[in-house]
Amino acid sequence: MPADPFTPGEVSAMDRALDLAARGVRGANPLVGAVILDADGATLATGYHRGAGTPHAEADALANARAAGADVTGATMVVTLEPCNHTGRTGPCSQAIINAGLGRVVFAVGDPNDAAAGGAAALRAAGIDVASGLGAGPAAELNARWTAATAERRPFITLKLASSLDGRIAAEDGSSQWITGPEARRDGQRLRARVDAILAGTGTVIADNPRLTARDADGGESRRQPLRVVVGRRQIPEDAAVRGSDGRFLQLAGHDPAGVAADLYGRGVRHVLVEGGATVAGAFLQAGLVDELVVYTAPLLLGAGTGSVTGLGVHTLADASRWRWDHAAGGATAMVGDDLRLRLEPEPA
Ligand code: AOF
Ligand code: ZN
Repeated sequence: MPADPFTPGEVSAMDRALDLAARGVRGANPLVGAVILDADGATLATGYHRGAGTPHAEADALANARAAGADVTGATMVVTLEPCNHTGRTGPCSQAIINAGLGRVVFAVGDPNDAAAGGAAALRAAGIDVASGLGAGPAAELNARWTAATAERRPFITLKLASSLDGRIAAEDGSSQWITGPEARRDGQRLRARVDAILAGTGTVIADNPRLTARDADGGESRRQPLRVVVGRRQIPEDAAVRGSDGRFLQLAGHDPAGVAADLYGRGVRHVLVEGGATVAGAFLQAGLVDELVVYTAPLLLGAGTGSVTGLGVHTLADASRWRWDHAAGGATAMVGDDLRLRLEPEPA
């Protein structure tokens, strides 16, 4: 029998790295965790990736080791994703690992992002011992939707819904402001701040005249603004708030979600927040393009009025669009003021 390629210390470190990874925020980047072990298998440092634009898990772990004054020469890094080999929003982790003098890297799964892949080969070329496959099942599971979006070369898509207990986004007379409370609405602003584009249909823009901007805790507009995207053919008013004055506005005629996603990917958008209305939500859901569902449920009943999703094409229970709780990123359920926030991801097909 061949010797087990992984030490018991590496096996438990991978479990720990997977737990750490789940602390990150889903979106344009994968969830990644890392643990650095000394020659005896003791933990020197840990790290994880908090979300797009922040240090990668490997860099975070190396920084934590440095801060703790740990000597990582010859140490082993156990990480849930192949270290990247590119300069994106941050520098290449492969080079950081080589520079730090590590002796061995154990990673779970390869990087499906062509632009970043190649870390394993670069590490080997530098004389570092590299092994992969440990924790591959759970690591692949953790980033299943991100991996699919990356492979399809389309943005990761979050759909936000905010409704009454009986799933309505407006009362019978059309009134809708406000169903959820101020804390939930502010939480939604924070969601906007971490995406590349915010998308709504012409119906919502005409009915509600939303700004679709990311705002800070004090209500002021954040410095970095996502692209504001309106889909549909209807003409929106010349003075619609969504147009803004910063040129970060785009109207795409046509509701075909796959076409919209491809168009936005081509413009560099990697994470889209779909905010409604019900027709747009239904179209993206039916196309199977929603990677994350964030639902704010308010403690009130309307009994009539507009449902949060239309046109799903479900006629019988067996055809229901099924979701499972997403325990990463702050938990599957949370009270936000008087409202309940739910996070879900699609059931695997
Ligand atoms: C992460 N976190 O811990 C690792 C990643 O735009 P960047 O520079 O953040 O690069 C993102 C890519 O880097 C990502 O798509 C993936 O291929 C690779 N590795 N990414 O966000 C991490 N290790
Ligand atoms: Zn990296």
